[in-house]
Amino acid sequence: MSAEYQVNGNVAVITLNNPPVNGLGHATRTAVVNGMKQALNDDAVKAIVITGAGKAFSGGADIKEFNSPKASAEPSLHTVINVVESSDKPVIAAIHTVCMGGGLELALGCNYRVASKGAQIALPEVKLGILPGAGGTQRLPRVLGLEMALNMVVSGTAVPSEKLAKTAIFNEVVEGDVLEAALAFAAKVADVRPLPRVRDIKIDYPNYEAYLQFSRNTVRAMAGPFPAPLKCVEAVAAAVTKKFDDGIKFERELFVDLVQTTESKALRHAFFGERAASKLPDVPDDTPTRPIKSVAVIGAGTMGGGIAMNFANAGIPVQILEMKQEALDKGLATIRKNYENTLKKGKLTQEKFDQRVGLITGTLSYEEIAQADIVIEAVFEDMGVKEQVFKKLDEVMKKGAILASNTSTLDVDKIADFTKRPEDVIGTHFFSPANVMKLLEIVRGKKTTKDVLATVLGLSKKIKKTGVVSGVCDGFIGNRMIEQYSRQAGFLLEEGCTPEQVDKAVEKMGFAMGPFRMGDLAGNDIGWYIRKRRYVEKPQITYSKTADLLCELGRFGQKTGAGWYDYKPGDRKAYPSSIVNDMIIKHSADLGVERRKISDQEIVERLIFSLVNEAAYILEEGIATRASDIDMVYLTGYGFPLHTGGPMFYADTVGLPNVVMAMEKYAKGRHGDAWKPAPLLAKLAAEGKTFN
Ligand code: 3H9
Repeated sequence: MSAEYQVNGNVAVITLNNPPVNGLGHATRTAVVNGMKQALNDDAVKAIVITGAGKAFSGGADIKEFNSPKASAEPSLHTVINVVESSDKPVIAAIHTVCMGGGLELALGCNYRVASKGAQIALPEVKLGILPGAGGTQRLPRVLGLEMALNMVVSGTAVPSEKLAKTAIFNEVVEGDVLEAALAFAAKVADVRPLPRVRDIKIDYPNYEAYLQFSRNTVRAMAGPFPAPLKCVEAVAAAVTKKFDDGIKFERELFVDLVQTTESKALRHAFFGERAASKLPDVPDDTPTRPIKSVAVIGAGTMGGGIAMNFANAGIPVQILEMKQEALDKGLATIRKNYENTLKKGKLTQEKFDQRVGLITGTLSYEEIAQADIVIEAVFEDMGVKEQVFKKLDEVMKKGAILASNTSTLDVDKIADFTKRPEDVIGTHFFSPANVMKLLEIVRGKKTTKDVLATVLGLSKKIKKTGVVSGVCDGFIGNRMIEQYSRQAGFLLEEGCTPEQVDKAVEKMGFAMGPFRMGDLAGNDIGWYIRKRRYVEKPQITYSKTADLLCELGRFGQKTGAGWYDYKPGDRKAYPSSIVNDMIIKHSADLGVERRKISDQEIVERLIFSLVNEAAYILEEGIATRASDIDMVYLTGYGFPLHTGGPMFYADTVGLPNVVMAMEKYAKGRHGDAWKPAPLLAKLAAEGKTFN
């Protein structure tokens, strides 16, 4: 059932019922129209209330329907709203919890709106790369005024109902049962005529042209590669420049265009990808979880400190363990300074500052952390060091505690086997800065139990991370792929590129940072350390020596004031380095490689397709559950441009046969062995299929 119809006294109640958030899919729209007809044909009914069952009034149009004919099948949302708006009996929206997108547009088509306090009100379409397409851009300015409405449409941000209580959007904002309040309201207005309609409200904003021009300029500068924000301004502008029906028509045209853009498809993919990532086929939603009321972190370095802040931010007490008082003091002081900076910027209240700082304590004793519900090790990335820590944790931690390792490449099964409770061991790979980056790679060991997995997935939500589960392999999903990307970046230097040229090519595509600026930020010594291990473990893999030569010069990146680029004290800007460029040219000569001019297209293809090919192996081996999980890892942890939807979605957009064709071309060049298509990629390309 997608909407229920009931008559309460002389008021008909239509209750949207399409879990989880009463999305206005075809069946729900049909049921609302049927309910309206029934109410209008029933002489005993004097007023109509529309509300939502469960945990939402409505989350808007059903996004899952967007790519299907159902999305535009009649009754469209327009038709539904027209039926509601042209009713000759008063229609009251009883709004609670969530009223977004098409849900808010439906409510704005009603004659009256009663909302419960705390209901989240939004037109968030822009976040999906579209704009409100069922009258939202025309009706919201009529009830909120031009400026407030434009802000809401362009930002997509939700506003709690009580903050809008003084505007014309709501007739009442109530505490307690909103349906009861709406029924009482219906009784009061049942006989009031003429019926008020939002479309009839005049927008009073004399100097609107200047304001709209200012908005266009601001939004254009902020929108980046996304077309939707500027179209949102144009649609809202139509609310003041055009007659209502013309404005609706104009909005509709813009909506239809936007819905078909790759940017919108990519954002919708990311929306569902984020939600899918928290689900594993063999770990059902009702898997029991372990309560997490306290956390311990081993190591007060940059990573340990950042990890600890996540939990304090979520209100969970954290102990940080260090070996030496000096290191502990330094770590705690850094955390405090981070919070002070946020406080100074006005992004944190004094109360929250005190609360968060107060939740983080330090200790030098393993015994003192023994009662923590989860302990996260963030020590040096070395199996010997991890062995010592996990043996100690096994000795001291209470029964049932989750033992997590923040390793970025090491074998979690091996780490688990250092303990007598491998079922409690899991990998939690945070990304630096750990208090900022959204990604949490959750590494499932062979013996990790489902309740441990479900607990950590839940915890990642609680600390507002995108948790993506990876199986055990060297580098897990993200770093295993990035190794191929880094290898290509190194080869490109040998063949004719400068670090700046490579970085610029991918930054133009939308990457937050190219591979060399990224290396300088993260520290080039980390990759050096990992490569040295690989030279022993996997001598068959070839790497460019340029990164090793760089490290031999002590150029570890920003932290040493020099890396692939030069840096000036107190300035993070990267300046091209003649020392590095000379070093690269000499290395090419030593290799006997004739340097050539390399196009941006080749740079981008070699970097991205090397990621995609490795990802295809990862997917086929079951290290990642689904292609969208890989996209989420790259969108939230590696600065992959959001408007492309992640590497797999990007490859789908390019077309897998085209990806394979480009790979065949590069296979004829140096290190051609790197370009053998993974079996899954070759198969999907041959079948004309996609990853997602
Ligand atoms: C629109 O309205 C266009 C119109 O202007 C014009 C049309 C012509 N549809 O986020 P959660 C699912 S565009 C389908 O984890 P929360 C979601 O996938 C729409 N499904 O929960 C998940 O499913 P599952 C404008 C939807 O409590 C489940 O609900 N509206 C929709 O943290 C729970 O989601 C938006 O952009 C939907 N519209 O947050 C609102 N929404 O369990 C987007 C959610 O299978 N939604 N689902 O994984 C949100 O912002 C949040 O989901 C919401 C709930 C705040 C509603």
